[in-house]
Amino acid sequence: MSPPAAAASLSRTDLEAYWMPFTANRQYKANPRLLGKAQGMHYWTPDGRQILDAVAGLWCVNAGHGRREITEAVAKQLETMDYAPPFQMGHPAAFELANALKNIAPPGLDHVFFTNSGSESVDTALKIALAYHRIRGDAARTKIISRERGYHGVNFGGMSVGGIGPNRKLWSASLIPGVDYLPHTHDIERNAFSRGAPAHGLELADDLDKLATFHDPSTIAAVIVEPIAGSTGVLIPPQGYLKRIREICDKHELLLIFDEVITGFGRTGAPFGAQEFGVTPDIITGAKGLTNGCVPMGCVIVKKDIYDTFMQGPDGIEFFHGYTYSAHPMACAAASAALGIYEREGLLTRAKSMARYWEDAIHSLKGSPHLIDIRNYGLIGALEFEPIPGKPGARTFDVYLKCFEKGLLVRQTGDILALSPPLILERTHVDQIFTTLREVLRNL
Ligand code: PXG
Repeated sequence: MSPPAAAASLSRTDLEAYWMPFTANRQYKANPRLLGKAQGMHYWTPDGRQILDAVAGLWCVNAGHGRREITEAVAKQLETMDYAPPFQMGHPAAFELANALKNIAPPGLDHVFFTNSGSESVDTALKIALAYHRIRGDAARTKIISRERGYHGVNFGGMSVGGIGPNRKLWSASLIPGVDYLPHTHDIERNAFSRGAPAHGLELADDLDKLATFHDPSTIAAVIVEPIAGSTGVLIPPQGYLKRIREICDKHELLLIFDEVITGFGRTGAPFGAQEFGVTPDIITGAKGLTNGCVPMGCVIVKKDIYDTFMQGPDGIEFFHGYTYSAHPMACAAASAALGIYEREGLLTRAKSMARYWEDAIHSLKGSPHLIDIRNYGLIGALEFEPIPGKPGARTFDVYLKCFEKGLLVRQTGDILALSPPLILERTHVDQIFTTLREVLRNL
């Protein structure tokens, strides 16, 4: 396949210096795909081809691209004050944003720490959980339980609790100690083509009880899971699973961390997955949709009890942690503007009203060649394909490229295609997404 015309202005040499993240650099640079412009539900390539964005950039542009309110808020903030040191100093937008987040978080989660990414949010949450027990004099609680196939970013803490092999393999000797893993919940044999939360697999939550007993629950600090595992290819929790996890955490006094970097900010049909699944964790990590993807920013929202525990020591800095860009004024402005849009346009719950149409549309692909599972929840969808023997991921990469040629951006991970459109999408966009996919899949 020849490179798109616009990429011709960038020679192979021009492409070399940029070491691209989570990208097959050599393959990409031999056949680059460039995006040049974005508005609403669409991207445009530099040569003017319109691409429907079925993944909200990377699960983050929840209110659609190019939102003027955010642009204006960011520009105004930069003109007013470009930067403010976050340590021993504050600025109004940071406090306002923390209050706005508290208002959409589940009841009881009412203090917010700011970071610059999901990875930093996760590492911050793990540090909070470990320190919390130490401060309470429960210093033996040092272990963390996470889950196979979990994705919690790429920093050392998040990588250590992550359950995706290639993301850890080269650093296996340097991971943080004391982590153990629940089994993942993917069960195609019993749950293939489930609509919404699958019926089978609740008992997998009981492995937490087994692991707790195995390790001695009094040595475990926290459990971290994604309410819906996203990056690994969309694994929806079995019915009742998250509630059971919460019960077992309560039984053994383990902090429960929901990593809501993907499920936060309306993706499931509620502000957070916590509310959607009716389970209140002790800590929520967020990023992505927090600023509508415009400016890097993450957040860690904790229960009052956790914050208060830190506030009990002698006067002075209570938590030796923070980033130069924590609560960056520009990020706060972007996030407040994004939350304003979400609120005014009802986007934090819009996925619920679109979910049925989305579900029917994605399940209409059943019967396509090589398709072994379809799953969906809120405005999330996934298609899983039978791998080509000896070539994992090759089939879906081909689908990904063909979709891009036909003006549709999807996300490929292994033999799974993930979909997570901006929450502003209309039925016509849903129709276009699945018409394009149907055409591509028919000719596989
Ligand atoms: N936690 C979760 C649950 C995530 O999905 C992170 C943490 C890390 O966030 P940052 O901002 O540090 O990237 C994520 C990120 C994919 C994909 O293909 C998803 C993510 C990252 C890369 C690829 O679905 N999510």
